[in-house]
Formats: sequence, C-alpha cells, structure tokens
Amino acid sequence: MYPKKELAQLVISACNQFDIDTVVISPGSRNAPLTIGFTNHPRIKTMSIVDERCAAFYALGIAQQSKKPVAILCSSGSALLNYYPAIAEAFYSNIPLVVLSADRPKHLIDIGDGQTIRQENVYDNHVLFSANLIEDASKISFNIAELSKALNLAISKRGPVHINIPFDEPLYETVGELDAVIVNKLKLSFDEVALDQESSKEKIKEVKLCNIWKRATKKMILVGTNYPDNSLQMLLNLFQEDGSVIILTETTSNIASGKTINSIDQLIFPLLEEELEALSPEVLITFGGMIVSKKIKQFLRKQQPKHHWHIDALNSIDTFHCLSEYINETPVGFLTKLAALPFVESEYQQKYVLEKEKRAVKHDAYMKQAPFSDLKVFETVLRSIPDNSQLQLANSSIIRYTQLFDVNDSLKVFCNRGTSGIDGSTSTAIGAAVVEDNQTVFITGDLSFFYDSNALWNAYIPSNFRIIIINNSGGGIFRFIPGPKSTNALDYFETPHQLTAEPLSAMHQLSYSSVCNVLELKERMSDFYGDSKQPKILEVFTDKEVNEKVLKEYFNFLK
Ligand SMILES: Cc1ncc(C[n+]2csc(CCOP(=O)(O)OP(=O)(O)O)c2C)c(N)n1
Repeated sequence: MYPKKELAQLVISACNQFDIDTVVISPGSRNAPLTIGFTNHPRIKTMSIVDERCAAFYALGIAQQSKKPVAILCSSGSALLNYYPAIAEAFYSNIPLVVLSADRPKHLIDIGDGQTIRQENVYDNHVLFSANLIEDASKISFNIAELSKALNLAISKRGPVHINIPFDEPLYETVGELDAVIVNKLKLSFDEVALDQESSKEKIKEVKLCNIWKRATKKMILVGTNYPDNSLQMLLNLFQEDGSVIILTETTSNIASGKTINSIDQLIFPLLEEELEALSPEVLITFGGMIVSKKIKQFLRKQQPKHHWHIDALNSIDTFHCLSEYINETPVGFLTKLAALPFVESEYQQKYVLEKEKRAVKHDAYMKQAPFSDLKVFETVLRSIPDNSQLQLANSSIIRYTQLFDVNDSLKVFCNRGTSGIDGSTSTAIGAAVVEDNQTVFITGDLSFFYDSNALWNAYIPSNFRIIIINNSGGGIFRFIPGPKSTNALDYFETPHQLTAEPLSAMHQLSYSSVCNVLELKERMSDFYGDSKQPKILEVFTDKEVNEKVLKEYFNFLK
C-alpha cells in the first residue's frame, strides 16, 4: 500500500534512491502519506517515536554509528521545532540527518488553521540546505531537483538537511504500487546528477608545508572528536617515534594512548606560565571535531603557534584564532605525506612525556586514598566496562571526568559535543546502541538523564544496553567552574533536587539498582554487563559537597 499522492511517492522514491534505509516517524496526520509509504516500503526500516526531540536524537545516534543518512518524519506545527536541538547537534558534528516535515499548502498558512506554523526554511541557520517542495503536478522537475540537491548534500557534506513537504487533503488515499513513471523519472534525473564526490577545492601548498614541518622542532598534533580509524592510528604511531612531535588527544578522539597526551587538563592544570611557554608548539596540526578541554583552548589561544594547519575534507574552523592553512583533505591523506619526511631531533616530545609520567604517579597516589565521590566512581566504572564496548557519554562533567582516566583502548567513545547539550544524550545513546553489535554503555549525570527521560519511551532499546547515572542531586559542573559559587544564586545553576530514576525505570520496564558506596559499586559492576532480559539502569548516588572537595584536592595534589 502506497500513498496516492505523487509528491509523497516522489519523496519516498528519492529516499530509497539515495539508499536511506531507516526512517524514524513521529505520529501525526499531515505526514500520513509518507508514513503509509515508508512503512510499506520493503527496503526501508521504520521506527515509531512519539516525542520528536527524542526521535531526532535517536536518529542522530543511528546515523552517528552507521555513518549513513537517517530520515526523521513528523507532522506540521510545533512538532518539527522539537527536532531543532538534534539538527544543531548534527550540523556541528557532521552527521547526515534528513528532516522530512509535513506541512499545509501555502494558502492555508497564517489564516487560522490549526497546527500550522511558518515551516519553510525554519532551520536555515543550521542545515546544509532547505528544500521547500510544492504539491503541484507541474512542479515535478522542481521537486526532483530540490530533493536531489538536499540528499546529495546530506551525504557529500555530511550534515542535516530539511525537506518541507506540503500536503493538501485528502491525506489517506492509497494505491497498490508506486507509480512506475514517477520512480523512473526520478531515477533518470538522479543518474544525471551523480553523487557529488567532494572535489579538492584548493591544492595545498604541499612543498611549502613539508619544508616548514621538516625544520620545526616543536610540533603538536591535536585531535578532536574522531571515529576509531586503524589507518590513522598506524600513522599516529609513526609520529610517536619522532621526538619533535607530540600528539594530544581526548577520550572522544578514539586514539590509543601510548605516548600521546590523553588527559590534557590533568597535564596542563599544574603548569606555571613559563613551563607552558616552553611547551608551546611552533606548528600545530588539528583535525577532528570539537575539542572538549577548555585548558588547551586557553593555552593555544594565548601561546599562539606560528603555524596552525587544520585538516578537514569538509570544513575549516579557526579554534585558536591563528589558523594559517586550511588543508582540504582527509587527515590520513595529509599525514601520510608528513610521515614520509625525516624525523627531527628534538626534546619536545620528551618534555611532555616526562610531565605525563609525573602526573600518572600523582594520579595513582591520589586515587588510592580518594573517598567515595564522582571521581572515585569514574575510576571504578571506567575499569569495569567490557572490552570493545561502545561508550556513550553525556555532558558536561561526565565527559570531563572521563578525560582524567586512561580509558581502555578497545572502547569506542562518543559524546554529543556538537552543541554540548544535555537534552538528547540518552536518546542518542539508544540510537547508537541499536546499530552497534557490541554492548553500549551510557554514562550520564542526573540532570541530563531526567531532562531526556522520554528517551526511555522507546520500543527498540536493546536488552544489553546499560545506563549508569551519577546522581549528585544537581548539575555538579556548576560547583567546579569559576563563577556560580561566587553568586548568591547557586541553586539556579546547580538546580538541586531529590529525584531518583527508580520510578522511571519501573514505568519503562528497565531493570534498576542503586548504590551509594564503593564496595556496593564494585560488587554491582561484577554482574552488571551480563545477559539480561531488560536493559539495566544503575544509579550511583554521590554527595555533591564531597565531590567538590575531592576534585579540587585532586587537582591541587597533581601540582
Ligand atoms: C539543553 C541544555 N541546557 C542547558 C545546558 C547547560 N548545562 C551544561 S551542564 C549542565 C548540568 C548537567 O548536570 P548533570 O547532567 O547532572 O551532570 P553533572 O554536571 O552533575 O555531571 C547544564 C544545565 C546545556 N548544556 N544544554
């Protein structure tokens, strides 16, 4: 059964043509023609999620892992505005999300019809393209061109696109098959367009850059959010043999630790101004997505390197206000050229490695006697995660605490750092778990968890999915960042509460347990990851005042 509407048939066929095989649908009537068509299409898998904000983050999680575009479909009105947080995240994290919003035809907008808003171009600041289709048989070529442009961009430029689709009533008329004429017309026009394979816009001044690289004795490679990648790992291993190169990574860089500096804050925090100066690079290479560490941003914005080259096949960003070259290539492509150059004698790397070793000794000494607190919980929890799991992290102190530890190299780690929101981490983690063969473990703070609690209103959560909530009765981050505590309005930052996840777990039929000391935690971790009929939640209660004291003491101890 397919919708009778030609426009709906076009959209469905276009998605199929571009190999979109997953559509997450939120209920409504205006989108009925597409709901009917997608749910009946043999090559398209559909899922139903009521809350559009959760639906969009869930789809984002699927696309994050499958690296393929995922479509989300909703009704008209405020429904599509609830997609916006995930669209912004997709925009800044380079995740292909195809937003399909059903609309009323133009003549029914702003005349007092229900569930109607101005939908055209509504996400314009954060999408790669807004296609505004028209339901009119004479506009078929226009609609095909718009669809083609939108879908091409989502795939080639990796990001969100919006396709707004107005439907007049009737909405529920159906036919037995998709119209072969429409499908063929569409196929022919798409064949002509052919996938827009990103052509290198700018030829890099290779010789010049290689000469700078060969001469420099202080070179830093800083990696942001990045997918696990064996070829890249092998290249970075080569650079570790060059004394003039130091590699700085974050947990979300998914690079094995070795000689890299993988706890940037831990390393930088105790350093004095002049020590930092000695460690500042002459050449800085960056690649990957967002960087979490505020300390490295402060450091490199102050001690600006003479040369900053950012490598990215899609976008250029000038995080440290001193970008000198944008290298429009893949990191593996460009680094392969540099790796072929001779190593340069220098003590630069060694200086970093010595600092790293000092911190590691202090870290271990502190952790041995650290009382039960968020910091201690992270040590225990991170050690417990089974090899090869996918680890999804929420914002904000969750990712920051994790960065203080050596995380098992076999884990794949992800966090919504595009916009660093606390509004969709659980939904994203569930989406990511659905397409992950191994177990997915999600660690979240309490505010983030309760914020996105509708994420659990989801019929597809795999039974091996695990949620660990660190419940410190509020936004713990606000006790650490400078500012909130100096005001008389801390409650408005931290937002203290007494909620627990137990009633929610019962409502959504998840297995629940809680702990409030280290012995219980260790004991619970021992059978937490094994097979189970239901996904599990473990809620770890910690004391915010102890957390604050312990983390401050920890950083002072590192000095
Ligand atoms: C949608 C959104 N609203 C507000 C914020 C600002 N914010 C950042 S962290 C945070 C508190 C998070 O608290 P919790 O999830 O309990 O984690 P904790 O800091 O305790 O680890 C808030 C409100 C945000 N990042 N995203």
